[in-house]
Amino acid sequence: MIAKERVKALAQEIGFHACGVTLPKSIPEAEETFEAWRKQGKHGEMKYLEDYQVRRKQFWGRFSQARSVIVLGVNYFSSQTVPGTVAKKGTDYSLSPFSVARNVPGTDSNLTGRIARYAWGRDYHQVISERLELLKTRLRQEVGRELFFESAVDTKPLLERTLAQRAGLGFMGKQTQLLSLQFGPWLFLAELITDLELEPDQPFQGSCGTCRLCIDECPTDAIDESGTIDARICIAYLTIEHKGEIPEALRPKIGNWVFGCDECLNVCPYTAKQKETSWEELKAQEGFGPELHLLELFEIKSNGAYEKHFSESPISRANRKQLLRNACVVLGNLGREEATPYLKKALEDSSDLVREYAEWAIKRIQERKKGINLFHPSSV
Ligand code: B12
Repeated sequence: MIAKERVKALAQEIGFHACGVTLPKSIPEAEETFEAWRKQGKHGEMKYLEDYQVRRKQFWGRFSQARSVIVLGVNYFSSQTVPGTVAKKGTDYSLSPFSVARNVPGTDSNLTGRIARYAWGRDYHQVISERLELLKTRLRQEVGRELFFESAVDTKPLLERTLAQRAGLGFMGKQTQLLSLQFGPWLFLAELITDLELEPDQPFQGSCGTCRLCIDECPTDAIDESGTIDARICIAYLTIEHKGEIPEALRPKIGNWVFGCDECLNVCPYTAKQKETSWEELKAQEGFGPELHLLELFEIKSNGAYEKHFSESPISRANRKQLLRNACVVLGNLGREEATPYLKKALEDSSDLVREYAEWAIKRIQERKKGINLFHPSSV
């Protein structure tokens, strides 16, 4: 036997920032929310979520020996400042280029796109899995017998935020992230399902109250009043998970996000709880950091070269043509003419999608120029 407090102390020694325990059982209210969301098609093209309900049942069914779920949180906040501004709701980017990018004529140094903070460092799936292995070893040593473990980081058919709320790590914010009183929304979640009998923690009770900053500030209005997301119009989904066309009306709203989006996390008052992560692997210098130089991306000519370039980064979740599509959208939104020669070269890219978006971006830059002449005559 091992006491829950000892498990938590070991998790902390290994570097986890939060740890709680809950029971390995289904959570009907959350599952109903999930199914209703999926039936409305709000998961978009994320096929892996379509049979989630069935896979989740099979998942728990395979582990009849499971007695507890140890839920772990990893603070991934890294404080490097992000140049450039964000896609502000209500701004018409076709008319106001300076709200998106600093305009330094004659240099391409700020032809960059923003990366969501979760992807600044090394791929968290790999990094967290390594520490979960350490925790398993320490627990086995401590208990002195073989133990059953099944670990999960993001990819297993589990409702990770609901499990974390049950295990006392925080509460579900209106932007649908688990909010921790210690770390705000900047926690990755992971689980160890085990046959250890541990006393469950009390679920965390909390709410956003009347705050609705995330709902109001989401550039695409993706957050529902009832606290779910319409993934089909969420910038994180569009730039990471979505493989094909981005509806034209949404492209300007993407602003300068080239991979993921943090708008609803950045505006959250709980962001004030942020602390620098103690995990070096998750810091900006271990990966691509807060922004990508967009023109350089066009130098990556093959899928193989792309996969190699991003192999250690969460950015590898998107493929080459998706990321180049996103780069074209951002370049169109930035409206800087220095990008046009690069975009013209991209008109010969091997991917139809990239060629199409390069064409769109070239047109948009031209339109933007007309817009500047019309509305900002002093700025040309
Ligand atoms: C699919 C997915 C996405 C999709 C859909 C997002 C979403 N909100 O569902 C997309 C691609 C858009 C996405 C984006 C992001 N994601 Co994501 N994503 C997931 C994934 C794989 C599944 C989420 C899921 O089940 N969605 C289904 C819908 C129905 O969930 P929901 O609307 O929030 O409703 C749930 C809860 O709110 C709750 N609930 C709602 N109402 C009620 C009512 C009651 C009574 C109860 C009890 C519960 C309850 O139950 C529902 C089911 O869990 C999880 C990993 C996992 N396996 O859990 C990571 C995860 C949620 N993502 C994560 C992260 C970090 C992000 C991003 C911040 C990355 C980025 N910067 O680009 C953004 C944030 C965008 C946002 N505001 O959600 C983290 C969140 C960590 C945290 N602190 O919460 C997770 C947990 C991954 C991880 N292991 O760390 N993601």
